[in-house]
Amino acid sequence: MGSHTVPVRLSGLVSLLLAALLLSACAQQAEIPPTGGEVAGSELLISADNANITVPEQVSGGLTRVTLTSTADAPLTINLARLNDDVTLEQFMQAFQEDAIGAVSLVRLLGGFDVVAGEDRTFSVNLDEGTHIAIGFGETEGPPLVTPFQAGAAEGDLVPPESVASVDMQDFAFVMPDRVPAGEQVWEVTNSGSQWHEYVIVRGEEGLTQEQLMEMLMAEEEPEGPPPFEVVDYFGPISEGERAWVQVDLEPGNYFAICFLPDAASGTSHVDLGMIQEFAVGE
Ligand SMILES: [Cu+2]
Repeated sequence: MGSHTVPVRLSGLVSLLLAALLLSACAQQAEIPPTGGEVAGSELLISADNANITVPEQVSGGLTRVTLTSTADAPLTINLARLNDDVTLEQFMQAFQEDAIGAVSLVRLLGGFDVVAGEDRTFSVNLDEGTHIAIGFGETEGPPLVTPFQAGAAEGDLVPPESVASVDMQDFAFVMPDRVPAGEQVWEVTNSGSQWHEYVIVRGEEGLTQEQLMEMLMAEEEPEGPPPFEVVDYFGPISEGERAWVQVDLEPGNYFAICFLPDAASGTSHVDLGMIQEFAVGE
C-alpha cells in the first residue's frame, strides 16, 4: 500500500463513507486449483474505471478471494453486498436513492476498500448463493454505480487465508491486538455486534494520544494547519455476523482503528460511542 494515503478532511471522509456506499470495469473469474484435497475457494476480479464497475455475471459461491482494481482518475470506494432474498435490484436502487442508510436493511454488507489506480486491494469473504452487487462511490456528484452479479452454491471445504491478527468489531469497541507486525499481512475481521461496522485506520504523529485525536475529531471548527494524523486505510462496512480476511500493509508507527458509521437507532457516530482503538505497528 505505502503511498495509499487518502488526504481527505475528516468531514469529507465521513460524507464519503456514508455516501460510501459509485462506478464499473473488466472482470474475470478463475478457479484456484485445489491443494491437498481442499478447495481454496474461487477468485473474483472486480475492475473499475471512471464510468463503470465490471464484475462477471456469475461467480462460484462460498469463500472467495476478491481483488478490487481501478484505472479511475480519483480514488473510488467499492463495496460488496448481497441482496436479501426477497429484495430485487430495482427495489434496492429505489430505496437507496430515497434513503441510503435505510436501504442497508435490504442487504448484507460484505466489505470493500478505497481503491486507487495501480494499487490492487484484496480480501476474502463468503458469498452465499444469491444476487450480489458491487457498489462504487467517488468524490464526484451523482448516484453510485452499481453492478449486480450472481453467486452460486459453495463447493467443497473452503480454507481461509492465514491471518496474523483477529479484529473483532463489537457494539461499540474494537477488540484487537495492541501491536501487529509491519508489512503485508491478513487480518481476520469479524463483526460480532448487532449492527454494521467498518474500520478507518488513522496514523497519528508520534505521541498523539487517543484523547487528543478524539478531541480533534469532535471539534466543531476545522483545525488550522495540517492535522497531526492522516487516514491511511479503510475497510468498508460488514453486517453483523459477517467475517472477512483482509489484506493490510502498514508501516511501523502509531495507529488508531475507528468506526464512523451511524448507530442504527440514534444516528450517533460509533466513534462517539467509544468505537476507537489505539494500536502499534512493527518494532
Ligand atoms: Cu461501528
